[in-house]
Amino acid sequence: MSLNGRWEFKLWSGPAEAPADVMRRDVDVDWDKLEVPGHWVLQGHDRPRYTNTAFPFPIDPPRTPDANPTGDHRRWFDLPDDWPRDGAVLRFEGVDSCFKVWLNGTEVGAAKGSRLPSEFDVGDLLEPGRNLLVVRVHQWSSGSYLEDQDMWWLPGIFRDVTLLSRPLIGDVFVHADYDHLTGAGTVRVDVEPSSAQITIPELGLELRSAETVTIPRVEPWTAEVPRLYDAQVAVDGETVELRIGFRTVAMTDGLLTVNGQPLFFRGVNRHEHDERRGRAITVEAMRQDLVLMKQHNLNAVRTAHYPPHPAFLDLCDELGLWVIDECDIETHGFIYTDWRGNPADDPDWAPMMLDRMRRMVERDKNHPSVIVWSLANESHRGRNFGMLAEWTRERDPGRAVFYERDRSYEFSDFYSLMYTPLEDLEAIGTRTEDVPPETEDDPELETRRRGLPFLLAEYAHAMGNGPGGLADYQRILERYPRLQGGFVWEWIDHGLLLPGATDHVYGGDFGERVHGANFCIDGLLFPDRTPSPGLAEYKKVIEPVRITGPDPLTIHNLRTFASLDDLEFVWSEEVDGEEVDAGRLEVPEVQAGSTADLRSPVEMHAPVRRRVDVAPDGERWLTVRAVLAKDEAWAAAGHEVAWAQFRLDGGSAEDRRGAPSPAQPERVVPGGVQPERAVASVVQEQVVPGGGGERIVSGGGGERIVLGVGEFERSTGRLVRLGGIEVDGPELDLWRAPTDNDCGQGGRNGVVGEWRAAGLDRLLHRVDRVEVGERELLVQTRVAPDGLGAGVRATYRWTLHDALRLTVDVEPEGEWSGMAVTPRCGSWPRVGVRMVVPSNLDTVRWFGGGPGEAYADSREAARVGRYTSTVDDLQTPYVVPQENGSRIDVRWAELTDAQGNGLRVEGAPHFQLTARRWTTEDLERARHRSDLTPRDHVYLNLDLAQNGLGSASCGPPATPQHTLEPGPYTFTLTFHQFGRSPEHAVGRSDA
Ligand code: IPT
Repeated sequence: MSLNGRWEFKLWSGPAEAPADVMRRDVDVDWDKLEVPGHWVLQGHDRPRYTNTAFPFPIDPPRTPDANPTGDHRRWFDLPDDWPRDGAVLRFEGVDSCFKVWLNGTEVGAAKGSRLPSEFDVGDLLEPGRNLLVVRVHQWSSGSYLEDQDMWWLPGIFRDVTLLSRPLIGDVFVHADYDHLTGAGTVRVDVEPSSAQITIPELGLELRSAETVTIPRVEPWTAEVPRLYDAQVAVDGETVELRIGFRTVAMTDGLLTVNGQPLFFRGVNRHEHDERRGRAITVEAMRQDLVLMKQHNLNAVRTAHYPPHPAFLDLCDELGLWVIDECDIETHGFIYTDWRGNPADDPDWAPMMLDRMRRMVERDKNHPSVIVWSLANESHRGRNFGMLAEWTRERDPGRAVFYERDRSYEFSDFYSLMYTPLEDLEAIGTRTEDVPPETEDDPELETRRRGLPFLLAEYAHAMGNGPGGLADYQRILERYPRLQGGFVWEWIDHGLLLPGATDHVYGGDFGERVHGANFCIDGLLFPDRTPSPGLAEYKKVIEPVRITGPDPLTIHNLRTFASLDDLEFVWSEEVDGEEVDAGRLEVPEVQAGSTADLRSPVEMHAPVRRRVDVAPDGERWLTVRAVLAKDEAWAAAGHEVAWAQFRLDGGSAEDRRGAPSPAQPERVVPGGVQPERAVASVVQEQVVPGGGGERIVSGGGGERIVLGVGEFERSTGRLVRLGGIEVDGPELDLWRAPTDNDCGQGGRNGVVGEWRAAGLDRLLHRVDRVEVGERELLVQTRVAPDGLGAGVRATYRWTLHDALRLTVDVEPEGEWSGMAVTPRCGSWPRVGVRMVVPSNLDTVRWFGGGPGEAYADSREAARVGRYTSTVDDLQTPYVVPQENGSRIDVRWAELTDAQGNGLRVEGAPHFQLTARRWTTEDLERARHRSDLTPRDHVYLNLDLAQNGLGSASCGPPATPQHTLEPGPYTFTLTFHQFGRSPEHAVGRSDA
């Protein structure tokens, strides 16, 4: 019987204030109402609190502060008439952090261990008819010292409460192995009491407890094909339903294997989070998480950093994910005592730690998806971990054991690190990594450690805009067998919506003195479970099928077990983004780990077939996509799993998109090179002869200059009109609204410090010369910050051809990357121009990379095509506003109003496009989404390049390859005005 629902509730400031007689039916309390499961701090009582590592109370283990919010919960329930008389158990799936229970006035017991189940025998206390259950929950307890995970502190009865009748079956432990050499399955089920009958109907099996039976042929369970067999365990009066998955986990030749095959994790760290419900997450939200993971090619979850709601693991069994199940232990806050008093190394804490490990293993041991037990997160070293590992291995020899933070790895089956730089990862791959201090004096332990497989427990910190560098990581992870994959940090932003609020809160929003700010807004999903661009990128980077080509087209099956029979391969040929031909590919069976070569469906360098109305010299692309051939539990037929694009017309830039290593061509124009090398290829001169539009006319009073459709301010050389459209001229822009990854973690690794020191956030423009020539306007400027000597010379050369062409020449002066600027400024946020246009130009069409946002080191998911959006939809709504929304490799873009009037910008060949209703400065100032108010204009950034994103908010910055170095650059953009006939085409000046 579920006891979830609306309970009575009363919050006290601490145990001292809470009434001693709360268990009495007639206690004098003015009860409020509270939804259970739920956290009182998310239902209008007190406030949630976020810290990353700091304990929000003095570190004095095991003591708690007097100010210990205490919530009394009370629920009346009617016992059904047919409720069996003999025996009942009251079960709590999770209560944060410590609670005491009374039933009908009698104390039943108390428990700790927030993300673990607790059961109480209550059979003799139940009464016919009305019963009263009272639960007192304290926010802080000795348990809190073991629960310092990087997340909101959310007290309460946050998981289900159930009354179970007559549980007669005490324990069930399924051991179901798979022999990959013979295809046989072996099953043994240990049950208390041993009199139980076990049946697996589909296999026609009936067995007794502890009996081992071998089945000559079974279908194994893997995350790729999650085959489950229903089973029942029955005693007279009770039946337990089970789902058995046959699989064998082993450490073989220094690798983690399942069913004989080394695994490769394309993983993510998942906290339980719901923007309104906190960790009182619903089964629908759990399913949504898993469906999204499957749809985005993920195959593994680390349940960071505690055992999840049990239904989550049922879903993992069913949908197919490898799970590292992590115990509810993290003592991170002891870094502030330099680990003095850390429970991990204190025998007094051993029973409590072991209790947590046992409760997790006992609860989750029958899930085939769980293949690794994790002892804890971020709790330093200690003897207690040895005890936990030993108990676990003995109780369950059928799984591996993991712990990352003890750098001797004495108790772990894996070597593991977090946020590892690429060079270090490469060294680990080749087993040439440095000896950690922890094993320096112990050659035996060091030999053991070096023999272990490696898991990247956390990487690619997905805070704000990012992570950058996923593809770089993947290339290394896939290259070395020792590297068995990684887990991105993390799945979902922990932004919370408090009752009535429309904006997400994070640390510091309540004026707390100690908080972790927005460090928990670091997920691949936004708080409302909308995928962020980072997830789209991850999906592409970890696709389990790679397509290289174009002739032959090679299909690589990167799966571990399954063939590609569930997929269908379709292709299309596009010219300038328009489909001209399409079809299906005949793909033979491709077994896991192998490849198949196919003839390209289109002829290379051949004239376009079928359609004659497309430009013969247009860009020709072949797109090949692998899609689901039939419906799966997690996606419908047609769902795209993998894709690749190949340029067919022999064009230069970006001629193979979506294909894997070898390294992609260098994307960011490297700094420090000669201008010629940095110049994007210059469009052929093509002066339109005769007629209006090509002459330059000085305006009356010398205030305006007209060049074709362009009208410029005489004194500044700024473009003010493009035909009928009022604009404010493109001007050099080197700044962007710093991303979390630009800022780095606590000033470490971040680039913003040096950007600001170099004055990039306060550049001033000075016009030195405006020179009007024949069909040409030259504007020379110097752009520099106050107080500093370094700057850049920016020269704008406008020329009139069939349209208005702008070439911007950027020449640094003084030393940007040398010694003269203090500190050294090693990168620029962007190189491009910004420009203001009317707000009604709100439809954006472009040909280039899309559909989503992309940056130099997060661009694998962008494919070349034609896209339409609105200015509003181009924004990525990061919880903490920051630079976002860039579209990459844009050949041309058009901004139009509702009547179809607008302007068109062309690159030579490409530019990076950003358009928004607020300025970069607005974006930089905003701390929450609601701080952004649309202005009356649209602000465009047309960039040659931007600096990569990196993941320095907790990890390495953008690699040198993706770093936009200060240096000389030249780029060209062409502007057209279209629609309403341009009034200025004849060169008339308004002025
Ligand atoms: C690492 C933690 O394990 C994780 O909980 C989270 O805090 C993450 O960092 C950053 O968001 S710990 C860090 C010292 C690498």
